[in-house]
Formats: sequence, C-alpha cells, structure tokens
Amino acid sequence: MLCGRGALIHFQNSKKTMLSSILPNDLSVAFALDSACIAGRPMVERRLSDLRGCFADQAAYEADLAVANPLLYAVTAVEPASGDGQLHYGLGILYPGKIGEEYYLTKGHYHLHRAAAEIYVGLRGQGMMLLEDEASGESRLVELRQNCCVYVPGHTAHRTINTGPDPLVYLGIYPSNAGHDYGAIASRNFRKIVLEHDGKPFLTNR
Ligand code: S6P
Ligand code: ZN
Repeated sequence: MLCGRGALIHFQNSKKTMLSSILPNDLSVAFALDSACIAGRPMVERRLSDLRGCFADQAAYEADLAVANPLLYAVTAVEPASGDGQLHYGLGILYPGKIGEEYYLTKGHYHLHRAAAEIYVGLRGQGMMLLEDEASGESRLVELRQNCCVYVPGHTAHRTINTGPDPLVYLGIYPSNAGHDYGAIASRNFRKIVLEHDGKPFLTNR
C-alpha cells in the first residue's frame, strides 16, 4: 500500500487556495462504508504486527501474533489543499476484536502541530475514543458511533477503540498542517486502557 502519511509537518504556505486549484475529484469524494475505501486512493493499513507495544497484555499479543497477523485498521487520507486554513480528512475502518480483554485500537497520536484540533464523525459501528491531555495527563473516554461526533481539542492524544461486534467506520477532519506525532505515545503509551468487563467497556489504569 502506498503511504501518504507519517510524522511530517505539512507546512502551510501563505498562498491563497483557489477553487480552481483543487482537483474536481477532491471536491466530492464517494466512499464505501463496508471497507472505508475511496476508489483510486492509497489506503494505509495497520496489521497486528504494526501495533507491537500498544496493548497492555503483551503475552496475549505475542500469542495471537504467532497464529495470525490480521488487519486491524485502515485509513484513507484525502488532502485537497494544504494552504492556510485548509482541511484534510481521513476515512478510517477499525475492525472488531480483542487482545486478551483489550479491544482492538489504533496506535494513537498527538498532532505534530499541537494546537490542531480534530473532529471525528462516526459513520458505522460502535466504539470509543480515548483522549489524554498532554499537560495534565487527564483522560476522557467518549463514545464514537454512527450519528455521533467527537471533538478532539488540540494538545490531546487520541486513540480510537472498537467496542462493538462490527467494523467501526469514521471520518477524522483536521487542519491541513496538523501532522502526526506517534513518538510520544509509542514511548510511554496512554495512561489508561479500555477492557471488556461483563460484556461492556471499562476504563482502568494501565
Ligand atoms: C488523523 C486522524 C485519523 C487517524 C486514524 C488512525 O489526525 O486522527 O485519521 O490517523 O484514526 O489512527 P493513528 O493513530 O494510527 O493515526
Ligand atoms: Zn488526529
């Protein structure tokens, strides 16, 4: 899969973005709710092997990985323009499953441009977003499901978690200069984890 993402700052330029500079097929984009595919666009795929260190139960992780390396999630980014004030968005699909008692999740990140906020729009399935404030370490677990929006403030690490039986499909809409910082989370992970307890999501300390 081609990768159009990574820990890069998309520097804004001061040039005004003109409607005529946007490709017609970036103005209206059709997507599939069953696969989160957008025809002709590269999709970043994350398999179980890409999430080493993310799950709390490392023995369960290694045992599952020894058997199979399933696709956990995929994201297609749409980047119509990168000038001042422009937006990018990502269409994500996170499949259902667990490692031990912990639900399948995304790596999670801060934005490289820390002040950049993001809006998640749930399109299908049921899940949660784990938010963690960088300065205070405060955690919030909020619902993300079909017909539900989640606001992720700037300076907030965010991770998506599928707590349901079906794929969780969502859009994340963010400033074009947001970028991704995976390093901070990769080195210390989120403070909290979400486990299944009596069939329901349960937030607890790592
Ligand atoms: C980008 C936005 C999403 C995530 C996607 C995958 O700012 O938050 O498109 O990239 O949910 O998560 P992650 O943590 O692997 O990038
Ligand atoms: Zn983000």
